[in-house]
Amino acid sequence: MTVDIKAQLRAQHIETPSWAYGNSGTRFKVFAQRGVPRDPYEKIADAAQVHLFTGVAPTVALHIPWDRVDDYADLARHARELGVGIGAINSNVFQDDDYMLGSVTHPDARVRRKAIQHLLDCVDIMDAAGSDTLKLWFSDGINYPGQDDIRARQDRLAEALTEVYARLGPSQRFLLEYKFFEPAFYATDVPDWGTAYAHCLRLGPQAQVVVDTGHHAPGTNIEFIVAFLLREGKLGGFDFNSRFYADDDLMVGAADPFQLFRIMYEVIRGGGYTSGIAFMLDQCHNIEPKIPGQIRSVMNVQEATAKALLVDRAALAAAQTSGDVLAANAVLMDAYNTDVRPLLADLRQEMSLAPDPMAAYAASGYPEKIVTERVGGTQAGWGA
Ligand code: LRH
Ligand code: MN
Repeated sequence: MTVDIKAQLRAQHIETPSWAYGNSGTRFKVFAQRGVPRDPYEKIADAAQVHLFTGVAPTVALHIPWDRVDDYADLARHARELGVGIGAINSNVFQDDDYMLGSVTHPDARVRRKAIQHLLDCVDIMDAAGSDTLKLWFSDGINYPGQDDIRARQDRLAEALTEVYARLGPSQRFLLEYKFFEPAFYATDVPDWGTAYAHCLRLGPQAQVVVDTGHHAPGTNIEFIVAFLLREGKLGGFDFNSRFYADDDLMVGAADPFQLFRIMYEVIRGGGYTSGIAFMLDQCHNIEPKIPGQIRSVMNVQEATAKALLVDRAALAAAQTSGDVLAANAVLMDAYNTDVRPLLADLRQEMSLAPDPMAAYAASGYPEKIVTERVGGTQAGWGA
């Protein structure tokens, strides 16, 4: 059992987001940190550190235009030399002045055209960088009843998604992300899993849904959504983070490690652990150091996964079949309450890694190196 679990954990693939290494904050303040990257090359160098110390974070998601470069093939070469790869390409149709009333759903066809062209440009970048995944999140929505026609906006959205879908290469896919509010405060055009699922179902197999764990109304049973989408073959990936209130983008597992365990259990139970689902982090380290924040987040996913892999499936099935409610719940809780940190420390040593990635990174000299070297220039952030 342990050998098999270790083999599955060794094969884990968590994708870190380039924007987590840059400065980030809230509308109140962005606190700049020393040593923050100034360009996508430095962001990828930081992401490579996370893989170096965890062994399970081999790709980096990019965000366009935050990660715009002249030569994406060269950026991919740079990543390869550092032992990582380019993962999902994230479009951005939420920061341009033209998108105040929407991007692909905007009443003005000129603005819709501009937004669609950006999405098509992102597919070109996928081709150049060797990425097979486009992640689409639309901030599109309205703030007041009557501001625009909800049905017409869905027609416009469907038209745009159809054009982007047609542009995808045979081995490429796009992941449609939903979010129940913000920045729109009355109606969001892709607010929930059902809307994303319906659009993806209509388009075809290369369109799947991404579940951002911070994008649900309080009290939503996210693992139910995961189980359902997996069953439909429409779960394309996760944007992992955690929250106490809204889209807080805190470290995954920090606010609710039990929820993360329940989600990973449904992934494993549904055969999604090794089926090409993208396990991406989508976080902002507003006040904590960025690279250690990513390392800790990867470790939180590893711990939740290890616990979920420890679930005694046979005992669980027997208790569920016999209607033994308490026994069934106990099987899951036994796994959840298992301290998997020794198992993971052993695994890291078997992978020729330090048992404690946080301590190893802190002692590596890299934190001091980037503070010393990265002087001048413009620190990366949520601006282009
Ligand atoms: C929107 C979102 C989306 C990204 C952005 C960085 O809230 O989750 O996935 O584009 O954060
Ligand atoms: Mn997200």
